Amino acid sequence: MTERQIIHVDMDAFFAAVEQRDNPTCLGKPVIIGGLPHQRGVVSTASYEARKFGICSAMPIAEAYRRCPNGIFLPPNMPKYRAVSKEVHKIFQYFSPTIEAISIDEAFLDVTGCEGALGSAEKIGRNIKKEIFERLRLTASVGISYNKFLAKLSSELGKPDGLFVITPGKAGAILDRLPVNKIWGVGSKTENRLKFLGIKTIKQLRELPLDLLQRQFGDVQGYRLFQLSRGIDERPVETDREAKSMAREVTFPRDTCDRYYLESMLLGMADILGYRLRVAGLKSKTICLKVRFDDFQTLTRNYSLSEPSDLDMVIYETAKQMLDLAWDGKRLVRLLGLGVTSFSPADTIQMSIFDEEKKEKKLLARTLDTIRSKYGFGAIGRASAYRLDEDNKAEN
Ligand code: TTP
Ligand code: MG
Repeated sequence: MTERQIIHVDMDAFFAAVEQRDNPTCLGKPVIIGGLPHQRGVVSTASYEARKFGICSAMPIAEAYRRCPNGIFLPPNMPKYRAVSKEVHKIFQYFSPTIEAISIDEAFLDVTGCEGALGSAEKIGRNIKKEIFERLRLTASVGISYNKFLAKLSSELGKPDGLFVITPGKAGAILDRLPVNKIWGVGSKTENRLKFLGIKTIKQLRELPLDLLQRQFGDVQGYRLFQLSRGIDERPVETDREAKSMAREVTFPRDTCDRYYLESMLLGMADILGYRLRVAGLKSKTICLKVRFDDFQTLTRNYSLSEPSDLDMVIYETAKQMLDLAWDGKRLVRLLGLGVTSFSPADTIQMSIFDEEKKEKKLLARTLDTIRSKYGFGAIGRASAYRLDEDNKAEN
C-alpha cells in the first residue's frame, strides 16, 4: 500500500489573529479574547504577544489581567470567526476533496495521490498557507505526515506560521523526546495516571506492554496508547459525507441554570449542524444531547426522529424537549453538547407528511444557506442564537 499523505492545518491564535487583522491598533500587541478584565470567565485564546506573559486558553480572565494589565481584552465575536472559518474551508477545497474539519480552525486534508496534479504534499502545504495569507491575511501552521496523529503533531511543532514534516524515518526520534501529553487525546487525567506508573515520556510509554496498558486504561484506549506511542494511527480522514456523526459542544465560562441562555446555545448548535448536514447532502435520524452538571455528572440522551431531517428547527425543537427531560431547570449546567447521527443521503428520503410547517422550515433553511453560500456562515443567523456569541467563551 502506498504511504498516505495527510496535511493538518491549524490557524494561529485564531480568534485573536482575526481581531488583530481587523483592528490595526491590536497589531503586535497582547490581545486576549474571552471577556473584559473585571468579568468572570476564562480566556478563549490569546495572541502570541500575550502568550509571552504566560497567558493561555482556559486561564481565568482575572489571572490574565494580573499577568498583563496593559493587554487588550476583547469579547469573542463568534459569527465573525465562523465566517472566517468557512472561508478557510473554501480554500481547502481547492486542494483536496477529502477534508475533515475537526474544529473551528483545524482540519485534515488527505492529499494522497494528488502529487501529479498539485505537486508534493509539502508544496500543497505551502500553497495552502500562501492562499490563506493572501486571501484572508491570516497565518496558519501546517503539519504533514503519513497519518493523522503525526500530521497534527507536526503542525503543533511548527507553530506559529510553520510548516513541519514528519517522515517515517524521523517519527521515532521525534516522538522519543516528547512528553506523553503530546499524544492526541492524552489529557491531564491520562497524563496523571501515567505519571503514577512512572511514565512521563512517549519513549517510556512505548516500553509498556500492551496487556498492562489495556488493564490500566481499558481495551480500546490501552490499544490506542500502544499504537500512538509507536507513531501508528490508521484512522482515515473522514469527510462529513462519510462521517458517522457530527457534534458540537460548549463548556460555559460559568456554570448556569439560565434556561433562555441554554436554549439559545442549543439553537446556535442546531443551526451549525443543520447547515453541515445540508452541505454534506445528509439527513439525520438520531439527535444526541449531552449535559454535564457542575458536579461533573454527565448525561447523554439519544432520540430517534420519526423521519430523518436536516432542518435546524427540527434539531433544535427536539433538543429542547430532550433538555427538558434531562434537566430539572435548577441544577447548574457546565457543558452542553448536541449531535446528529444515523445518517442517510438527503435525496433518497421521501417525506411521509409534508405539511405546511415543514415546508416553511425547509424554505427558511434553504434561504439561509443561499445567503451564507454568498456571504459566509456568519452573515445571517437567528436572532436568539446570538446570545451564544455574546456570552460563550469556548466552542469545540
Ligand atoms: P486553538 O487552535 O486550540 O488555539 P488558537 O488557534 O487560538 O492558537 P494556536 O492554534 O496557534 O495554538 O483553538 C482555536 C480557537 O478556538 C481559539 O482561537 C479560540 C477557541 N478556543 C476556545 O474558545 N477555548 C479554548 O479553550 C480553546 C483551546 C480554543
Ligand atoms: Mg489554532
